[in-house]
Amino acid sequence: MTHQNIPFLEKVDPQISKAIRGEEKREEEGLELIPSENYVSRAVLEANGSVFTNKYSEGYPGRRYYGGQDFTDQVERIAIERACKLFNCKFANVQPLSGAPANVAMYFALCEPGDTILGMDLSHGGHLTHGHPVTHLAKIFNFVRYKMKDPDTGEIDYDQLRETALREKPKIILAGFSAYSRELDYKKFVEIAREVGAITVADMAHIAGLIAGKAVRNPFDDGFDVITTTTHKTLRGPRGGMILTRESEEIAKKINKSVFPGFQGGPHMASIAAKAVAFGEALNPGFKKYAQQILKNAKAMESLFAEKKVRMIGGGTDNHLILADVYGSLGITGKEAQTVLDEVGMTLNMNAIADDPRPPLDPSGIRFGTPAITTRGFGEQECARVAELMIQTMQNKDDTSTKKKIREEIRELCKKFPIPESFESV
Ligand code: DSN
Repeated sequence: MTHQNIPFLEKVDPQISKAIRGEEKREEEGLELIPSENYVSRAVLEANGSVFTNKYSEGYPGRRYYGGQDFTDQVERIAIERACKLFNCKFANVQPLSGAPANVAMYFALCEPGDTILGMDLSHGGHLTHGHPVTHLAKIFNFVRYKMKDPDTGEIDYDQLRETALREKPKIILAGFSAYSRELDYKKFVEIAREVGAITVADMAHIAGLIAGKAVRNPFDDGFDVITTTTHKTLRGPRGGMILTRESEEIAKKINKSVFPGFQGGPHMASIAAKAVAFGEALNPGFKKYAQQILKNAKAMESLFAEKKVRMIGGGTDNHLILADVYGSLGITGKEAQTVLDEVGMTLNMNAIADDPRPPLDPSGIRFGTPAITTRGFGEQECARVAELMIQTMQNKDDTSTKKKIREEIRELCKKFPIPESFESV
């Protein structure tokens, strides 16, 4: 990757431009294994840094509250049209600022304060915004939870989910996760929701790119009503969010009203322009290959972890991520692992495992994934080697010379697979 051209910034603000150069080097010379991160194309970066950042455009295309909307309307319409094509749905709201705001707007669109929402337990792979007690949301809505039946297989306890749904009568049944590695049985969710009259929502932030690339099932194909997502993970767009509605105009209208004026002010139009560019890239045939390769690469890492007898929550992976119990298997805590792996140029995050005996700030697990290294061009062979290097690093956390050798090997791998600047054009 060549350096981003930032001549004005270099002149006006050396402190910030220096930090940007530092981040460029960090990204270029290290392996990004955080499963929610990726590298965007230069085209996405340019749209995200465009003059649209100057514009206020409250409202929706053709119905704005301020003048001068010819071009904002164009980009928002294009983003909506591409999103609907990509995910096979009728309506898209591309204004949510990120995943958490998308979920907040969705809850307020579909529920009244006090209503019940059934979602995946955080400790079993769910997300904070699915109703963890530390969130403001938990003070407003009544969140109830489902879990895995067995953390070693990852299967959701659909009987418990159904019993809870029958007893609690949720308004929403929420499928989706941020640290869960198995495919969900969307049809079962829909069946249960129909029994109790709930709306089905999938928070597919992590797997949006895999769905767009048809590497995993699209919840809409199994009858889900609504999807919320971020746009910057596997989907490889700018930081942002989006809410999709399969076919109900009534739901889509409620969602639009909830995003604006219910919750947000002016949309970030530069980000919406960048979303449109990313969706265009995802509509290209090459994106399917990338999505499939993410899965193959994750499987290659899974095999190596299985061979080395490192326990994986869910027993392995069907998607882009692996959650490994490194404390149970290697005697290193998640925090120690994160720190030592960072030292040798492999960035990932510590993560609680199901029913973790350790505290959240120093849990038993690490979470890692293959989207960013797949974007870099890694195949199964490189991914298996990365998995091996990860385990070697954790096993030799205090051995300086081993760590030095590993750091060197990572640097060489990075040189061989530079971060690409573009994918196929729209
Ligand atoms: N922070 C995101 C992740 O890493 O999964 C979700 O919010």
